Amino acid sequence: MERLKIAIQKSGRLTEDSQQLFSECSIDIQDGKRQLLAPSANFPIDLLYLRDDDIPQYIADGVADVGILGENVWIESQTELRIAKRLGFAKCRLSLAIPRGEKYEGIDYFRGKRIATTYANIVKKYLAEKGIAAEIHEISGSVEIAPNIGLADAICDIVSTGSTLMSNGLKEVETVMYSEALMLANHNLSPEKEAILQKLLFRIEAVAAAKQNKYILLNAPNDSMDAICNILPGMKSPTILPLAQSGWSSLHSVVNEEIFWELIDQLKALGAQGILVVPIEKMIL
Ligand code: PRT
Ligand code: ZN
Repeated sequence: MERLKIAIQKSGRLTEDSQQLFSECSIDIQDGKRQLLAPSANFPIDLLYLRDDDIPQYIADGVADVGILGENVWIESQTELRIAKRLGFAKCRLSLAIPRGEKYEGIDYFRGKRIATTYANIVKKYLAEKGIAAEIHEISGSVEIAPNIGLADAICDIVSTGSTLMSNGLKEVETVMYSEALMLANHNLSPEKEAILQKLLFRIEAVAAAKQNKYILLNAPNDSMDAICNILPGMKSPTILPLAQSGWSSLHSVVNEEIFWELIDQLKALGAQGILVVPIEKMIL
């Protein structure tokens, strides 16, 4: 039986969330950080621990079938892969930044400037589309210090909170792209491997749906039940069970996390009592 090889970052910002994704899907992975290939005993996948920069090529070459990495690293790699799933973690942006004291009036600022970055392909394409000719200096680390040591006039780097730019006397002036962790796949998986990938994606979606929803239980007078059902957008219609106390029932439903606080007030106003809100572990729609 075939197994799906999934490349994840060996040690870095993506590692913990990537591993958590599998554990939330009840997929056990032997702690394989010291070995290259870590098999799962209860799901037909093997994890490959790699540097994130190496992951796109490994998938393109078919050494790995699937991989988890930042969108920025994938786009920079210029490899032909397909997005199996946007994972929503490691969100950040790739931005152009200049010394804080400089006056900035628009993208023309960068004409003829020296820009230090690890993302040379992305920056070149971005500036070319805007019709700006600049000198791109590709450097591999500590990009944010380049203007201070006279190596460049500006930088293009990953920004999350902005504090790295701030502490290096720089200001963000253009966002080149937004990025998040992606699950990427080779275009030509065997039908058997594709089936494993779809099974994995099904589990990931069930976990994501569960995170967005809460299971709600409450007691209310029978006369309020219609009004309560009207404001509760449950999965289908809510479950209503009679209580031992006559004239009262218990209602069970599923509510979206975002609107749940707003609903609680309305529910109380309709006479609901003993409201319980319970996290859901998996949700299959
Ligand atoms: O060793 P390996 O090559 O595998 O890892 P790496 O050092 O290349 O990558 P790593 O682990 O630092 O980041 C992996 C991915 O996380 C990146 O490719 C992004 O997609 C994503 N990510 C999310 C970030 C950040 N947030 C982030 N803040 N990657 C880097 N940073 C750095 C940034 O380079 C800058 O130095 O954090 C600093 C900016 O952060 P703020 O909060 O000060 O703005
Ligand atoms: Zn890297």
